[in-house]
Amino acid sequence: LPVTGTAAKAGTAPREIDTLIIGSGFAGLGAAIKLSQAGKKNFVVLERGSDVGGTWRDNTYPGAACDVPSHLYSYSFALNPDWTRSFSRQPEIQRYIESVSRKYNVLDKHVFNCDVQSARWDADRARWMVETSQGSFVAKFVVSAIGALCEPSLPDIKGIEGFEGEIFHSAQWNHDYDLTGKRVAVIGTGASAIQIVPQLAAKAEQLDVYQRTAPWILPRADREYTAAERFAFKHLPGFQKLSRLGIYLMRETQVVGLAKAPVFMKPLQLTAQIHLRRQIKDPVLRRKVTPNFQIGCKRMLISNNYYPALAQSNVDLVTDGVAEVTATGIVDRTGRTREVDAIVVATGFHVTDSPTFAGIFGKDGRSAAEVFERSGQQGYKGSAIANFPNMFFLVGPNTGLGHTSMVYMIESQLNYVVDALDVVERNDIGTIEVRKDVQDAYNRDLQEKLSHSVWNNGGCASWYLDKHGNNTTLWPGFTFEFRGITRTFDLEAYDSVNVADLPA
Ligand code: N01
Repeated sequence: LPVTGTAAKAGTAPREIDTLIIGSGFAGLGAAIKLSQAGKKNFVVLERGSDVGGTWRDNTYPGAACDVPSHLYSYSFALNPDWTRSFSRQPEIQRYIESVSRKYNVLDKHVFNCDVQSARWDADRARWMVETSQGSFVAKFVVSAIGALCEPSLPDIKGIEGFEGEIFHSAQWNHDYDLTGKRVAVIGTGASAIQIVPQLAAKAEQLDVYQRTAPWILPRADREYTAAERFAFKHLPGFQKLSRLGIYLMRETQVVGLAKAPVFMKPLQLTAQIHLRRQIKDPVLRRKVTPNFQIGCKRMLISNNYYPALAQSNVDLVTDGVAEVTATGIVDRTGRTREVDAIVVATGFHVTDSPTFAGIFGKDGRSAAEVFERSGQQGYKGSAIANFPNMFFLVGPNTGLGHTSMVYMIESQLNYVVDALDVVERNDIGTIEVRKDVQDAYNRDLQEKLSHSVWNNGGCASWYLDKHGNNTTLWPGFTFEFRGITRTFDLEAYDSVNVADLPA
């Protein structure tokens, strides 16, 4: 069990800290480790859950697994020769994250079950004033590592609050409720749903899958590693690193199609079409699951058991929409009601409209939500946002990926943040804030690049785009290009004030 650090309790004096990290998923935990290794010991990690792991701790739905190969989906400084499969399942990833937190000895820096309610920049003190469920903190620097996929998005469907059966979101699975032999509905057909559906199809009496948009699905090259491979990963010098490099380079080639010239996505689309034809024989079902947009526009999914599950006699793919939820069932847009005992809401997350943004108040008193309301989420190198001095964002604007490991992007950002803190310390700097003109130029360039991508032009609506239609989530280049621009901190892109010049 994780050790819980000591928090400032409500009613006691705020705890003063150099750096406050919010969240302990891959990003926040990585930040804790890197700060610790850099000798910056005066930090604390506030985590609302009771353990490290973030999205991998929370998403425990049946079938939860990663769609990035295991050896790439790990920290470069904590390679894991013991992965048992080519694509890891949630329990193994969570065990890995927990083991890393123990190995690097950062658990005593954590305050668990600590919900951050607000963070407010106090210009007079040049400090962040942070209110939490476990008291107040005052910090010189805040590193927001809250993750993009952490706030479940619940569909706004008429009558849904009145449903009298069991209902839960995919990221908040109720393991106390046994779905065996029940009539179940799954709303959504995204990455989470396509992993859940085969599991439920095997145990539910009847499963209704509500599809709004058919996703593209590719074969999943998942298998257990052989004993020989596991031996090699563990004992052959360089074998694991070489495999990792091979996976990395193969994945990276997809960027050409996704971000630069979508015509190169055609072979992948053909592969997905062949996969569909092989797995679904019924022409009516085939038509229903054939996507109407270019592959890559939404996240590409991988599964070998989703289509066969849809073809089962106890599974019904509903493409007539959801008009209303009654106390006992779901009414589709044709007026037909399907009675169910339970509804699984696999409708994704608040990404560009996270409620957390409403609680972060920057230099001019406006919240991040207000700043983003007008211009959308814009940042600089995904790591800093004008109006929010001394705050770093991990997995910030335009750092997401549709094709490879987020851990690579996170580690790039960690280089940048730790280097920034070094520069600040060496130069006796009290505050830094990214210059608005630099941020604007950076975003103009990003949006120009994104305008050629399949995410913007592929004919779909996705969570990659915000309500203004801007793509504020994805990085449009090769990931090594991002590594390049985050290698060192560029103080010249920031307005800075020396400690000596801060208000007394
Ligand atoms: O969520 P999603 P997710 N009525 O937003 C539908 C990562 N991830 O939890 O496509 C009816 O992708 C919505 O329909 P449409 C990965 O980055 C990774 O599945 O918008 N339907 C869609 O089908 C992923 O992208 C892994 O028309 C509604 C679904 O719900 C991200 O998490 C596994 C609706 C939501 O899909 C999110 O995935 C899981 C409504 N009102 C997740 N609202 C792996 O590594 C939404 N939908 C394998």
